[in-house]
Amino acid sequence: MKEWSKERPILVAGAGISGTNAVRLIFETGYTPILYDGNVKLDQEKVFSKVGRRDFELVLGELTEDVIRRVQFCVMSPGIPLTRPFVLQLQEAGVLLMSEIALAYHFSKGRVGVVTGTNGKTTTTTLIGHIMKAVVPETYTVGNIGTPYSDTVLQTTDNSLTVIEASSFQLETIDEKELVPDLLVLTNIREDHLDRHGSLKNYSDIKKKLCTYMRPDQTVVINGEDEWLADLPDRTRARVLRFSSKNELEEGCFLREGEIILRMDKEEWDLCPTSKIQLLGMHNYENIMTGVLAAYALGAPVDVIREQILSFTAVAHRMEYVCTKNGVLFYNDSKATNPDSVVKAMEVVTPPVVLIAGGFDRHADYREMVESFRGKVRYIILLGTTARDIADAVAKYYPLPTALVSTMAEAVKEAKKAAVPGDTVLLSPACASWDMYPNFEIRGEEFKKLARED
Ligand code: UMA
Ligand code: ADP
Repeated sequence: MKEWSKERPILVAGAGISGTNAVRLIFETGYTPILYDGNVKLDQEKVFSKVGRRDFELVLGELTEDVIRRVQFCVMSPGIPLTRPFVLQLQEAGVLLMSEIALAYHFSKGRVGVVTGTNGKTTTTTLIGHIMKAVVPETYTVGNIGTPYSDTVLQTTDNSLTVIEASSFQLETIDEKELVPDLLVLTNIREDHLDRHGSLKNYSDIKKKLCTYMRPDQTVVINGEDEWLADLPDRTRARVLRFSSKNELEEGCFLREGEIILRMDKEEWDLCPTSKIQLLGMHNYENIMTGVLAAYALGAPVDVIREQILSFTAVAHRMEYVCTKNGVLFYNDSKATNPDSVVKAMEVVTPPVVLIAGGFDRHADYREMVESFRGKVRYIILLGTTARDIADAVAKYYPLPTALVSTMAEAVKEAKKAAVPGDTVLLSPACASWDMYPNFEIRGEEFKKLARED
């Protein structure tokens, strides 16, 4: 991309946390921002207070030709689909689109790792941060995990390490020539976000694109069992390290008789038995193995890696224990925003389960998820836009007593009525929260509050 100009403004699209932090970064680095948001009802005072100043143009609703003509490029918030009319207008006028991640990266110092994939990104990003903080005190975890990269990038130094959790939305507009990470982690590829990306092939290409210009001294960590990731070595010159929960590997990280084994550079270490890991489920052992390889590639000593994986605990809203009420266990898995993560929840939950599910519609296929309910779920309570579709899939593939409700309060009330001592009430929605909540954290918090009430 050509030189950035201090004369022409930079447009930022979306006034959520990505956009408001991008605007601050643009100011702090001596450029001029214009902030645009499609929502005419947006509370402008809140936006000014999030940015911390008000001396900039804030455009709501329609984006005018005049603004399009003046700006040098447009920083996109991840939640904005590229099919929006204003995006097409910008493209027609030759205005380049830039991911907020790429904006921040332009100013970054030190090493950078990117964690992407369908499931396990936040757990893995947090784990890599947990291990690496013991080695590199200036380690930051940013991105889709919740803290925009733009918020912390100016704190980075030549000694720091930034681990970025990147969603497909954030990667879509990145020019892979301009963001070449030292480490790329691909946890797995499953069906998700097809409403935005069209096909699984397109979605998986977006997830993989950052490996294209990586060099032999850089590392890509992948799930060695994932067929969608099998072509990685053909796409990159970087060293590719694999983990497997199914097979012993010549090199990489794998399980052998319940032990996590690291075999690298002609040496082998027995790290620990999975029974000592504080996370539950095979998918979490995969996340641990991912973190082990990533930390090894970043130069962490094996003893430190062992110590840190043993002290790592679950991240909030991922199979998070909430409370026990009248002998009924309550678990919050609000971050299970696609059917595959509910399948994973079924592998670790203690049955019988009263399940609360449903939410924003991404036209997912629920068959495999419903089949995983067999012998586990005894009652399902559905809410949100997808309630009826999930109920239909339940009726077709594994008929269960089902209730349709309209609010989380009704769902938890119904769950408490139906559950008996020994049951687990689990919120694992299979869907994003956006039909009813601003985000999955607020959904999870409401569930936890209601669960704890008498
Ligand atoms: N907006 C428009 N036009 C549109 C759509 C949105 O103007 O067509 C405006 C809205 O009015 C709103 C703003 O854009 O004011 C919101 O921007 P955003 O949706 O990009 O949200 P942010 O607050 O910037 O949060 C984003 C990520 N959100 C999404 O990708 C939807 C957060 O991921 C992320 O933590 C944050 O940036 C920091 O990087 C959340 C998420 O749900 C957790 N991610 C998805 C997932 O994990 O599955 C991808
Ligand atoms: P992400 O950030 O990619 O959404 P999280 O670490 O937040 O992933 O986990 C979200 C949900 O996905 C968890 O509640 C769990 O059910 C499921 N999950 C976590 N790790 C994996 C994995 N490695 N494979 C499949 N599912 C997983």
